[in-house]
Amino acid sequence: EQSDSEAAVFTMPSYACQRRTTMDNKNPILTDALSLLAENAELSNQDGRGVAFRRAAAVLKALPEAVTSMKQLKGLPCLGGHSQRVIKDILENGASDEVQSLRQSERYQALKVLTGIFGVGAKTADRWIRDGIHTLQQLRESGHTLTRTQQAGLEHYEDLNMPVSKAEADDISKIVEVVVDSVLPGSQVALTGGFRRGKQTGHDVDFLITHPEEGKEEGLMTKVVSLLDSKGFLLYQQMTRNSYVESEDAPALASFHMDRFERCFSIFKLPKDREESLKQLGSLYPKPAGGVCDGRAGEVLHRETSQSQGSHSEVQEEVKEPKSWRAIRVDLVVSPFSQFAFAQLGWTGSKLFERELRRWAGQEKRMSLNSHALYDSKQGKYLQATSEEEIFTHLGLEFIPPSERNA
Ligand code: DCP
Ligand code: MG
Repeated sequence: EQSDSEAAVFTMPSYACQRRTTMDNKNPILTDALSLLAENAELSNQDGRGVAFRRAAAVLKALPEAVTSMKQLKGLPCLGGHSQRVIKDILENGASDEVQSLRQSERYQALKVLTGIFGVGAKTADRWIRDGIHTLQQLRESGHTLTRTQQAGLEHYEDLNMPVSKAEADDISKIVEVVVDSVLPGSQVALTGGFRRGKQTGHDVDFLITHPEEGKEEGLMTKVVSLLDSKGFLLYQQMTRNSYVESEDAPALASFHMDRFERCFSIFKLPKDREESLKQLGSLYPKPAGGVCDGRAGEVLHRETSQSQGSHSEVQEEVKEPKSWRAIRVDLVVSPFSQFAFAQLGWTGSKLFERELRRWAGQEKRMSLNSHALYDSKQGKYLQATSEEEIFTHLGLEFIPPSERNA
C-alpha cells in the first residue's frame, strides 16, 4: 500500500544506550557492509573512523524495518557522508564497490587471518604483513618469536575460529559452576557477554563470578583456575588484575591484596561427550549426599547425562580417534559483591553499547562509569547500586534489558 516515496521516515535518539536493539536486525546487508568498514578501520589503527562506522551500523540495527530509500534516513543520527554513500550504493546497485574490493583485498584478508590468532592484535598483524607474512604457513616458517598466548592461539587456530554454540556455552557453564561451588560454596556464577544478550553463537564464553559475602571472593580466581587446570579442563590460562585497577585507580590497593586476580583469559578443553566432562569432574560431581552446599549445577548435569546415555557408543570411540574435545575461549571475571551490578553491566556488552553508556555518562551527566563503579562529578561522590536497573536510573536512562543491548 505504501509506495516508495511514502515509506516511513525513521527517527531515533542518538546514543545507542537510549535505544532498544534486539538480535532481529532488519538491515543485515547494510550493517555487514558498515561493520566491515569499521573492522578495517580498527585493524588499521584508525579507531575514530572505526567508531563512526560502528555507530552508523548500530543506528541501522535498531530500525524496525528494512531501509528502502535514502529519504527515510533524513532524521537519523550518526550517519556521516561516508556511511551514507555506502548505504546509497547498496540500495541502488545491490552492493558497494568500496566494500567489495576491501573484502577481497590482500591486506584485509591477511589482517583477518593473522588477527584471528588469539593474542595477535592489529599492530602485530600489521608488522608481520610488512614483513611479507600473509598466511599462517608463512608465519610458522618465518621463525618469528611468538608469545605464549600466540603459540596457544596458533596451535588451536581452527577450533578458536569456529563459532561457539549456545549448547557449548551451557556445557561450560555447568563445569564452571561445579568447580566454583566446590572451591567456595555459595558463590554465584553468571553468564555475561553475547550469550547473556541472547546470541546463539559467540567467539568466546564470558563469566562473572562473585560471592554475597563481600571479601570472600578474594583469592577465588587462583583457586578456581588451578582446580579447573588440575581436572584437565584448561589448555591455556592467563590471570590478570583488571587493567583499570592496576593502571589508573588503585595500584597500591591491588598490590596490597596480593591475590587480587580479577580476570582470566583461558582456552578451555571441552570434551565433546558430556559423560567425559562428568568423569573429569570426578569427586566434585555428584555432590556428596547431604552436603552443605546446594547441588543445583550438579542436578542439571545429572539430568542431561541420563538423556545422552542412549546415544553413547563405546564402539565408535575405538574406530580411529577423532579429536574427542574442542578448544574454546573462556573469559572469567571475579567481582566483589558490592561491584557486581557494575561488572554485570560492564561485561554484558555489546562493545558499542558499553562505549555509548560511558559517553552518555560523561557528556550528558558529568559522570564516570566503568565496570567497578559510577562516579558523579557534580555531587563529588560514588553512586552505589545493587542492580543494573539502579545504574540506568542513576544515569537518567530507561532500563534496557540485555536482549536489547545488541547495538
Ligand atoms: N568488553 C568491553 N571492552 C573490552 C572487552 C570487553 O567493553 N575491551 C565487554 C563488552 C563485551 C563483553 O565485555 O560485550 C564481552 O566481550 P566479548 O569480546 O566477548 O564480546 P561479546 O561477548 O559481546 O561478543 P562475542 O560473541 O564475539 O564473544
Ligand atoms: Mg563474548
